[in-house]
Amino acid sequence: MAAMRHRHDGSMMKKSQARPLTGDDGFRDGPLDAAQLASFHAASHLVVRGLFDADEAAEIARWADEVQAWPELAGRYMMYFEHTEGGGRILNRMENLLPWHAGFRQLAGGARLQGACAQLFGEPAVLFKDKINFKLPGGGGFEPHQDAQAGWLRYAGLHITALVTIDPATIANGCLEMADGFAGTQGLIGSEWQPLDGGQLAGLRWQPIEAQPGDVVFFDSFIPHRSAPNRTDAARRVLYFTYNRASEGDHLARYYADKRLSYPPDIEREAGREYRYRV
Ligand SMILES: O=C(O)CCC(=O)C(=O)O
Repeated sequence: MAAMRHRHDGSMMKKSQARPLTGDDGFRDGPLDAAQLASFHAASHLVVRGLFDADEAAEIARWADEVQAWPELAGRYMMYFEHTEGGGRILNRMENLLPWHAGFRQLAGGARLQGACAQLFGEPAVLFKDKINFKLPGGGGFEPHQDAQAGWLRYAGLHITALVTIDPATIANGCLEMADGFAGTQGLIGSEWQPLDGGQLAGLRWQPIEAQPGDVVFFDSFIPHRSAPNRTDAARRVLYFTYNRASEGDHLARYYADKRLSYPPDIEREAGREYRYRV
């Protein structure tokens, strides 16, 4: 009889040949080798192709389909919408999914992501935030910024994000673009809450990172990055799990409590108050 395993929703699915998405994922410490660690430290980012195989990537995409169909509810996962040039209201982003989705929760705690970030920090890592950027057809891009500019330094000095590609990410649909040549500079080059401008970015080249489902990009909270709008007719969904050093504390609950006050999801907003996305 084929081996079966429980899906997050309690149903059963045929076990693929893939390593499990949960637990230690079969890696004792983490998936990265010495060359990959050196590459990350030299470039502030690292692309790992096929960290999740096709079956695993398909399961992650199914989870994204599920949460995308969830209703807007106050006090739960956080859904943010945007308006397209044509005037449509489309899902931009969901955050704080893990209390509500066992699959994503186990994925975030597995060796391939949390373990890899621990390898990159050189010490245990703790989850700081989780997010899916949907970038649906017509969805907007992101101005150049360092993630640390979004007030993250009041929680920890350094964060590392694991970007898991859900849908193919291409130049046409607004894949992430990293600042080449920024290596090892762990400091702000701009002001908090303001996108970087030309002068601050002088000398950097933008490197588009096209990626396939299952590819993972690790990057630190100081490397400038940006992305273009999605001008295609298919979604470009990307999952982001961000970690900090465990020795700097577990800030996830406080981060989301603060964010619900300063930049609440659409369903929790006060009528008449203006809310503006900054970085
Ligand atoms: O998903 C993207 O295209 C870029 C996202 C990004 O830079 C961010 O959410 O800070």
